[in-house]
Order: sequence, then structure tokens, then C-alpha cells
Amino acid sequence: MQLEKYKIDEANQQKAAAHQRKFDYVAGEVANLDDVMEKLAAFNIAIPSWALGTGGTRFGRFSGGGEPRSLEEKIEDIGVLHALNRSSGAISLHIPWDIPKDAKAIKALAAQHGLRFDAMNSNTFQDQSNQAHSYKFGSLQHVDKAVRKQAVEHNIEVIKQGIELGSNALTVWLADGSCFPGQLNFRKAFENTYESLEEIYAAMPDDWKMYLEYKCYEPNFYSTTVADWGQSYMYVNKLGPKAYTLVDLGHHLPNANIEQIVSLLMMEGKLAGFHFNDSKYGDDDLTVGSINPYQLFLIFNELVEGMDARGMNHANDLGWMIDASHNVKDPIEDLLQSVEAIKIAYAQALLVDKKKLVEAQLNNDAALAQEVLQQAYRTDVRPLVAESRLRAGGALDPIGVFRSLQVRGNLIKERGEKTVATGL
Ligand code: LRH
Ligand code: MN
Ligand code: MN
Repeated sequence: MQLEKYKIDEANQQKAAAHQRKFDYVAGEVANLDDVMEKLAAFNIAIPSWALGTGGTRFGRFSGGGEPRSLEEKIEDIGVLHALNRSSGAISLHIPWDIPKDAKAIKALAAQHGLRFDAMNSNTFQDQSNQAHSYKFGSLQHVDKAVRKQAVEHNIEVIKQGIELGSNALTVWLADGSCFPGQLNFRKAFENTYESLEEIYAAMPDDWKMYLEYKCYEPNFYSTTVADWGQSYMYVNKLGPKAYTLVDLGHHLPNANIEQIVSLLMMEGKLAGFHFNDSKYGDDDLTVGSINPYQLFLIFNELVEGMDARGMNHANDLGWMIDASHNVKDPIEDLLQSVEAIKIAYAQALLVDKKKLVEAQLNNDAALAQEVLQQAYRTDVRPLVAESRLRAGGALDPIGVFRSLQVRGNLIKERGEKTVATGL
């Protein structure tokens, strides 16, 4: 299914006058309006292929109906998202959950929807029916060279598939680690993992990047072999200039100062990948901005500061992706909310009066520094984000249009009520 542009335009007309009033009011308050609008227009975030189906927990899964049954249908769903918000122009595949049977045809279909292929994700945390060795005790870290080799070869295969699709990055997330003290020799596990990563790194084309994602626990509950940013940094620093750390917001211990991690990794030129989600307890993968939007803003404040300081551009230098899933929402509505939350935080960060903030910092004026940050954070930037969508041909009210056009109802008619999308 494809959303016709005129239907979005019709829906926009009904909201146009009210929107214009709100936009004019905020726009009048923003000194760097053109810069903010330009950056919002350029903003794009990748949607993971596994987020289009209803998520679930290990206790159950409740299908919402009309879920995509194939990679082609996932691309169509991201096409709908992108038509509504004009900021979701990329897809990130997890292999083997979404193996393209015909890469050329898939690439062409994605292009029809204005989508490109972002980072490819390998999977050595689940056993596949046709594989010789089990990953029960790890993959790249495994004590048995044959298992490590199998895992390395899988990653190399994923790179090859990515090349055909026009992707230029590989995300490696490892479930490797141990469940009990004594199970693993930490140093040997690190060395094995490093050696395996070196082989994968050597197979990457020169213009590719490797994102090494860390996570402090789960599914291993005693140790994880790439457990935190420091460990990821050790690997990527040793690997070389094509390797970077990936920050997934849900992968930290409670109360970790993620914005500081972001700032320092950018300082070292080693932050490239980013998985957005929100969490209350652990790797909850909740809708971005649903729990702690202030933290999201503070992270964006560092991203903007770091990009400015290093002359970086988000489109070329940072691989931004959503990594969220859920049990009770319509996946497309949930993704629309996540993208919106990210753009709001980004816009707020762009409003920060940097000159004033630097002055406050140099004068050790903590109260003024907080005023500056919260002045930006408490500005209602939603009309700016909506205006940027409108100018790009998207919807002023994406969820409203998704509902009034009965997109989900039509998808259920087309695909059925009891559907299970591939993925977690
Ligand atoms: C691991 C993770 C990683 C996986 C995805 C499905 O928790 O964040 O990025 O690829 O979830
Ligand atoms: Mn992730
Ligand atoms: Mn995760």
C-alpha cells in the first residue's frame, strides 16, 4: 500500500490555519530559525526491519494484525512512515531475519519509496536450523575456533549482502558473555573476540564502517564480552579507523550519564552508531522519549555540540537508528512517535544559546547554565518540527492522518488479522 500525497495534503489543509498561528508564534522567538529549519529538513533516521511487527516479551505476544509478512511488506510500511513524516528514509536489516532473496529487486522497491539501506545487523545470538555449531556459549568469543569461524563467516556474508544493497556499515552486537562466575576467562574471551573482529574488519570495503554495540547484560547475566562503552572503545580503537562504538540508549546500567559518554566518544572521533529507545528499568526498548525526554534532550545537546566542534554532519558521520519495540501499540504509530520525539529533542538542542552557556561555564555559574538548557528544553518546538514536515510534503499530524485514512484497517484487510512478522 502506498499513501497518496493528495490525501496527506487534504488532511493538512484542515489543520493549516491553526498550525500557522502556532508556528508564527514560536518562529518569532527563535533567533537561529533558518539554521534550525535547515537542519530539521536534513534530518533522517533509519528504521529497523524488526520494528514493524508487534513486539513481545518472553511471556507472550499479541498480534495487532496486518503485520508485514515479508521484507517487501516491511519496506512498504516504512514507505508509509516516510510519506507521513519525511524523516524515515532508511531501513536497517537484521540478517537472517530479513534476507533479501533478490537484492536488486529489493533495492529498487526501497528506492520507489525513497528509502536507502542503512547499517546491516549480523546475528550470532540465535542458532539457525542450518548451522553446524551452536552459539549457546558465545560466538566471536567462543573457546572453539570452529564456532568463531562460523560466526566470522556469517558477518562476512552480511557485509556482502550489504554491498549489494548499497549499505556501508555493519553493526555487530554480541550476546557473548557468561552466566556464572568462573565460566569464562575474561581476558581470553576478549582476545578471541578481538581476533574474530579483526577478520571481519579486514573483509569490510574501505568506505564501510563497523559499529560495535555494547550492552551491560542480557542474555548473559554475569558478564558480557562487550559490556560497556570503555570495552567497545578498546576494541574499536585497536581495530582501526573504520571501527566505531555504537551507543544504544537502553544498554547502560541504571542512571548512567549517557550524555557524557556521547560527548567523550565524539571527542575521540569514535562515536558513529546510535540506537534510540527509552527505558525505565533495563533494555526495555520503549518508545523514544516516552520515559525520560529530558535525558534525550541532554544527549542531543551533546550530539549537536560535538557535531559543531568536529565539523560533523549527521547524515554522513552518524548512523542514527531507532531500536524500539513494544507489545501493545500499533508499530507504525509507535515509530511515528519515536521519530517525532527525536526531532523534538534535536530541535530543542539546536535552540540552546551556546554563547551564553559557554559564558556560564567559564564563570562557574551553574544556575545560569541550567537556565540556558531549560530555556531551550521548555520551548514548545512542535510547530517547528511540524512545519519542517509540511515543507517536505509530509503530514502536519502524522498519527491523525494514519488513523483517519484507516491505514491499519486496510493493512489488516490485505494481510490478515493474525500475522507474525519475522524478527525477535
Ligand atoms: C540487543 C539489540 C541489538 C540487536 C537488537 C535486536 O539488545 O539492541 O541492537 O540487534 O537489540
Ligand atoms: Mn540495539
Ligand atoms: Mn537492545
